[in-house]
Amino acid sequence: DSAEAAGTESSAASGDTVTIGFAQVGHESDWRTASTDSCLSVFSADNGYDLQFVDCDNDSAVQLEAVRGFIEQDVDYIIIDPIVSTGWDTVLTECEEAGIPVIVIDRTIDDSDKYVSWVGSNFKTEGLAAGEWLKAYTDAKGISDVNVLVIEGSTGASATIGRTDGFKEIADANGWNILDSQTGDFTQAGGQEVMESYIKSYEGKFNVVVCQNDNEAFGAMDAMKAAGISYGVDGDVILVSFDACTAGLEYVMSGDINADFECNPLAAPFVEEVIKRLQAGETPEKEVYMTEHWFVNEDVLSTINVNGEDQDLTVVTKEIV
Ligand code: GZL
Repeated sequence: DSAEAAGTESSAASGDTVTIGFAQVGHESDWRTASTDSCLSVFSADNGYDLQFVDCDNDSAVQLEAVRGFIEQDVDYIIIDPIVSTGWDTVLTECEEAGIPVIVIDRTIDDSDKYVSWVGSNFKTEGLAAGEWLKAYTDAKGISDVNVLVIEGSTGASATIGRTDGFKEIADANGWNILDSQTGDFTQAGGQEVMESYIKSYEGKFNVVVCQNDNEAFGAMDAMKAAGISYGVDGDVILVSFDACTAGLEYVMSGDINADFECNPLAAPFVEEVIKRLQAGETPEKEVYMTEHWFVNEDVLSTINVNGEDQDLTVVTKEIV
């Protein structure tokens, strides 16, 4: 009943269950858990949904197979959070031929537009914001020689590409030295392993570590602590992170992480709006941007201007966490 589901006579309106196939990246981070929980709670049986959930365990081949499985099942809608941003046009063409609308969340698909809507955040903006904050922070602290180690997210993920590009734009503009940039695959173990190797190669040469998600930052903290390297507000190394999950914000409040650039994981309510509009025979927005916030420990800067827009920074207090 996929054609009917996409048409005016909505299955949900007629009281039928709406079947959704969701191919999720994996379970690599706290952020990912929040993203999954958001979908499970919105697309519940009580709310009239039958959610076919597949945790693709960071494996692109598994993710493509999951989407083809949803086509076989003839679900009403398919949700994809794409592990990597390319290699999608063939399978999205198969979804289109099967008459099953696809909604993309969080990361982007960059080699096909055969989907109804994308709901997510602007990763390059997050990278630019991190760079702008670091510029203000190092200026305020009188740090002129900025030597950065970057622990990237999963290779090929649009979140990694955007955060890397945005931060590098500011680093290049300010003549900072990015000593190295390697993937920690968005995991705590990955962050620790990369930081341990960085310490072997660059100890004493770096004063900033940028982790592209909180779980990598937790791993990097363990590695620096084990090596007797101080970090955070009172440390020798400035620690910057992304996601701003609860545990990350607790470390911002304690001063272990200097700044954390949030990307909102709660996409499901926005996806439900897209589905409801499709059920009503309306055309949803192609891109639905979610809010982002910049969290800091110290108030050296109140507003960051990124892409021509001013955005306030939030000093983390226990009410915020
Ligand atoms: C970003 C999301 C990233 C998070 C990581 O929107 O795709 O994937 O930053 C997660 O925590 O692994």
